[in-house]
Amino acid sequence: MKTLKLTMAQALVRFLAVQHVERDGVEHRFIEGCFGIFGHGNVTGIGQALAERPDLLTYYQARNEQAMVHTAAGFAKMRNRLATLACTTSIGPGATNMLTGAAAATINRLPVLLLPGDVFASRRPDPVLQQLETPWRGDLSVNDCFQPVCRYWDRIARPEQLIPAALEAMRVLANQTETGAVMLALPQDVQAEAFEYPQAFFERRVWPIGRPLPDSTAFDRAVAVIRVARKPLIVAGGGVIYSEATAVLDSFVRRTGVPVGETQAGKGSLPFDHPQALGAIGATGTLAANRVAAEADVVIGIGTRYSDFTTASKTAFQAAGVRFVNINISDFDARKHSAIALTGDARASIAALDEGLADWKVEADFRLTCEKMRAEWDLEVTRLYHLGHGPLPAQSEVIGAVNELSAPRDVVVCAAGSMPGDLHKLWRTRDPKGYHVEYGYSTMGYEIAGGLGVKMADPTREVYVMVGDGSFLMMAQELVTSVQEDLKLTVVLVDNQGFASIGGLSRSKGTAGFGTRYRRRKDGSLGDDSGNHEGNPLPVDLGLSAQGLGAHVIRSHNVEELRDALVASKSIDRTDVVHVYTDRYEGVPDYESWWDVPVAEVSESEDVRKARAEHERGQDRRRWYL
Ligand SMILES: Cc1ncc(C[n+]2csc(CCOP(=O)(O)OP(=O)(O)O)c2C)c(N)n1
Ligand SMILES: [Mg+2]
Repeated sequence: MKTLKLTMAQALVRFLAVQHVERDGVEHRFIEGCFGIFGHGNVTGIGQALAERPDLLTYYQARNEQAMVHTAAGFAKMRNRLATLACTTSIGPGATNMLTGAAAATINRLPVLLLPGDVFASRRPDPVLQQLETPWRGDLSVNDCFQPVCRYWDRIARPEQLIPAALEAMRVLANQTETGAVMLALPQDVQAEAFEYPQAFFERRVWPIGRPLPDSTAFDRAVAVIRVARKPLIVAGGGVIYSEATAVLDSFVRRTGVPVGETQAGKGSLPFDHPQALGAIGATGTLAANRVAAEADVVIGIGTRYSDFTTASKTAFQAAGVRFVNINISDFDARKHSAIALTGDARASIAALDEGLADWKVEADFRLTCEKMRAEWDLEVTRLYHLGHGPLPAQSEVIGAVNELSAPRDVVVCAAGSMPGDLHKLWRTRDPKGYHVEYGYSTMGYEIAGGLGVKMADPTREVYVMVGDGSFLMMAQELVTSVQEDLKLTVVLVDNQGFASIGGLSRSKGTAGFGTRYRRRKDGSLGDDSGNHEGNPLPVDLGLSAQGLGAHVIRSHNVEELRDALVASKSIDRTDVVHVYTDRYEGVPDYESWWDVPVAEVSESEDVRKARAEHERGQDRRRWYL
């Protein structure tokens, strides 16, 4: 057997460089590079291996370990999970900084490979700098806290153990059902230990990604149920986009007239002006989608995991006896809501349904009603895009300006705050990859880091990162990375002086926006949330801080200036930040939807008691879907 004597770290780098996936006859290199922040736990192991062979795996420097995992996840999402990036860290805080990123990736079902250093496998120098000591257990380190948020986890205690572990890691990363964060924890002594690795371990390897079809009995049942449906509705989730099923969905619904509501991850399944596109569904849904959902007799979920936002906390579908047919690559999701489970690939399964239902379409009346509601919704979007609100603009006008001044293939990126809901309702998506909102974990701080991953994954598109002041303050530092890598982002910093989304939620539940507004303690209680300020009520200037991080900054105080700024930004070739103040109290309405957020059962406050009564009325509308 031919062997190659390498350190474990060198072997891992060589292995990762030759992994590929293949779908529809097209091969994709799977690990396109490696982000890293070095410390004593990886600089002389993985760091040495990357430095020795830069031709194998491009190294990228980041500012924060959590951010680099978000960048890898944004990259993987943009590439429909057919490629990702690895992330290497030191032991201790460098490693645990990745925890939020790992959870976000796993919850969103996005592959990321995490390679933290770990304490000595030999244990001789214990306790090393940053080691967690556990008196009752010798084999624990801080990396063990990743186990619940990883889909595969291993610690490489001997160099030869890398062989099975690396293969398992790749199997899970490339598997459309199991994918998520994968961790190989690398004890710092083992990284530098040599072994005679078999040459075959380093040969080019291709992991096929198939398009499995659902079981035929379930399929026949589904066809029979859909055939007799009078008001069917498709709920399109992220799986439609990852499976590249948008074209087949388009032709299926054009022919049959089945209307489509989209989840956050599924937004872009149809272009906004498609006759069957009802837009967003659920707690942040459109009036059109939510009204159709309320009466739907058969719900066809495609590639959705039915989060509470999608089901409006199980109040969205109200028809007695509503049935579910779920197409999903994951049996776990396919079976939700007692559905007829079509466990399989979205694209292949929609094509099969199209054939199985070749002589069927919805009744003409239903089709017309849906198309009319769609057109009415479009007018509502136009109204909200051009409200003429003042003196500070409404957030919906900012979204309108960015939408109207961006090109169809450009990508909007967001994750937390009040913008994901407003974008879900209002963003006019024109391309299947044009809408990128991380709303599985809704991680404040994802926006700029994730946007960087999107830009890395497709540098031919402009990336518009929509970030609130709160998210910006959590993680703005990857602006530096975008400048360093010459990857231009257009960051729209929507400054409403605090946590407006949670402030609104708090006010609607009788608690007056407690703790959600920026305010100096000496100027009043932190519980007080009233009155707009243009500018930050604290002696703080976020635009200036962005400038300090290397971005070009343009300030705007109203919609006209914002539009000028967005036009000016197009001719700037480095990352720029368009800083705009908005009215924190001017929100987009809810369209007959509900979200289950518990309210205190007893309180001294009249407002809380009222909110509780209203909450209980909402709870009455919950269904079990058995
Ligand atoms: C890391 C993290 N911490 C807390 C939350 C809960 N949370 C959701 S939105 C929000 C406020 C976001 O503020 P900002 O970015 O300014 O957006 P706005 O709500 O003002 O639109 C908070 C604290 C979260 N989603 N993520
Ligand atoms: Mg804010």
